Amino acid sequence: MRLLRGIFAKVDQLLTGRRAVNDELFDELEELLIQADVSMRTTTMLVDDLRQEARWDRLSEVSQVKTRLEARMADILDGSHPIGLTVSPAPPTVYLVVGVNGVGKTTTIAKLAHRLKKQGKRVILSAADTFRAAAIDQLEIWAGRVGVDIIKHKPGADPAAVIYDSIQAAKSRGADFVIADTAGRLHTRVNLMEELKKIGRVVERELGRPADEVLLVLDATTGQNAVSQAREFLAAVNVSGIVLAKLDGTAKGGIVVTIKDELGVPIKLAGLGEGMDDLEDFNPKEFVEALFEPS
Ligand SMILES: Nc1nc2c(ncn2[C@@H]2O[C@H](COP(=O)(O)OP(=O)(O)O)[C@@H](O)[C@H]2O)c(=O)[nH]1
Ligand SMILES: [Mg+2]
Repeated sequence: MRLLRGIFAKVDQLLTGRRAVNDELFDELEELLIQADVSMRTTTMLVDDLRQEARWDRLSEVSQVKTRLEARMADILDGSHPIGLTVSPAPPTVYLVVGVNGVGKTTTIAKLAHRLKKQGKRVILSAADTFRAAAIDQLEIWAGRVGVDIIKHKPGADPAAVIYDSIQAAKSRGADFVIADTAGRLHTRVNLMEELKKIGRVVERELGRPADEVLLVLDATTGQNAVSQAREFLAAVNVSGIVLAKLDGTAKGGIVVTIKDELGVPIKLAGLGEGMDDLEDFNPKEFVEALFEPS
């Protein structure tokens, strides 16, 4: 995984030389983790555990502390969730993509469609962000670039009706996947959440099961803000996984640990740039390894 290690390079430095394992070291570690976007709560838990382990196991080398920190972080991230997205044995597989404006929803959808198309799958994009005309246009441009179909209605149309048509089209055209863009206006939050619930009901009625994934896209560069945003969505929608977009734009990889520890929802995909190929399945083990890779 291509990562800006940023602050974690400093953690690495701190835990690589010949320093003594003492209170001062743990204080510095605590400070660095917070700078790296690990939340206060998660940092305190991590460092308190490490302090205790260091005392009980009489750790004398900082490298031993580093190994324990890596293992702890890997533990938090690994909830033994399977890597990758759920694919239904009964097509079409339906993914709903939610999140506030600007986080990277539409780009993520384009990347995902591109990846599936390369695997030989038939994909239909569903322009269910009908709130802004520009959102429909943007998705259409991406559909053209990627070379997949799109189902759209006029701006202002009922998003649930767009989803309904998309699923019907997928069934009649034998498409494997429907990926739906949804509106992300937080200021009319109640309406948005009602809209998402209605979409959920239509999917369930037409498929005989809920959407195969409800993916919440978060912008990794917004730090703790992303966590508060996520809480609002989680309170209203059954989110199955998180897409962490713009992970290339932050040197504070700690947000990844915080999201998992504070929200308990698995991160399934990582956005690593603006191009079509800049999407990776999130692999917790590889992520932690990349964060602590010797430079
Ligand atoms: N660097 C970077 N930029 C991204 C990534 N994903 C999206 N963007 C950019 O973020 C901006 C908003 O993306 P968009 O998909 O329109 O967000 P939406 O409003 O949630 O649909 C665009 O300029 C994208 O190019 C990513 O993984 N890395
Ligand atoms: Mg969009």
